[in-house]
Amino acid sequence: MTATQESPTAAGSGANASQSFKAAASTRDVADTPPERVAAIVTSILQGVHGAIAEHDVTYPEFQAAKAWLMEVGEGGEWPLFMDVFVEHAVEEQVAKAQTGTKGSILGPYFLPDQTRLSSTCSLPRRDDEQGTPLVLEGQVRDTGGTPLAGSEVDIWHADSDGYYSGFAPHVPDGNLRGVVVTDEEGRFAIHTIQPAPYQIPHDGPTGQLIEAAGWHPWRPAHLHIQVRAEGHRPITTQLYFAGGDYLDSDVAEATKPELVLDPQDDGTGTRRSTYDFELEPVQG
Ligand code: MBD
Ligand code: FE
Repeated sequence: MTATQESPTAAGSGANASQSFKAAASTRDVADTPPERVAAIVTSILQGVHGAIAEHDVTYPEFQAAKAWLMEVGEGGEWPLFMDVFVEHAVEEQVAKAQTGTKGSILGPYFLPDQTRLSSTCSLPRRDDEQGTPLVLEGQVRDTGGTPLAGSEVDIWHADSDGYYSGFAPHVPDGNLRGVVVTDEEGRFAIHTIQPAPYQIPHDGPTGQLIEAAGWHPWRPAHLHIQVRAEGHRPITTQLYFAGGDYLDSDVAEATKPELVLDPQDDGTGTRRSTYDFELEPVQG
């Protein structure tokens, strides 16, 4: 895509991501963490930092550069981006050890609540001239015992064919390629959308600078974000990827899993189709 005045900046998408994160209730329910646990976790984190300083013989200029960089991450609103790219996968993997049902993956910084509700067979909201190969994702939501879950919500959001998300790139209309799809009586859904492109971490901000300074690459493979919710069941937050796609084996966010890779097939009309079923764990009580 050519750069225009409306090209998204790291600071712009960072500010939006910070705002939507602060608005989410999930950030406020750890106030009762006991001091012993806080001390144990923070001590381990600091030991890691101190260990790296000793191991690599870190200098004063490097320490001051790190401080300046951390300040820029905050000022640019990039903490949601940085945390979700480099840390969230470890939390997700840890939590998943106690869970059954469909494999999860990280939420990432670009979820937005309260999107348009759509019927079980639907097209995601898109621009009249939306680019990209047509893609249909169909499937069924069931509990882990195999019972279909009618009226469950398949909340889906993904990047456009240039790798930009609505809500985080000023040139993309609000709600584009986002929706909450409600399953039919058999728990089924069929979502018509377009194939997203791989996603490049914004490179004009501190997170991008770090990636470049370290000689890493800034890409995530193309993906669909999905959160499946049904009453009485643990919601699943996950992502679906595409077989043969670029960066599948080198996701900067380390959030791919073999169970989450789709292999859509052309149905003969230029539309790529894939099936994926979700299984949700009932919650007690
Ligand atoms: C994304 O689209 C994403 O999914 C993650 C995890 C981090 C940054 C951008
Ligand atoms: Fe994403």
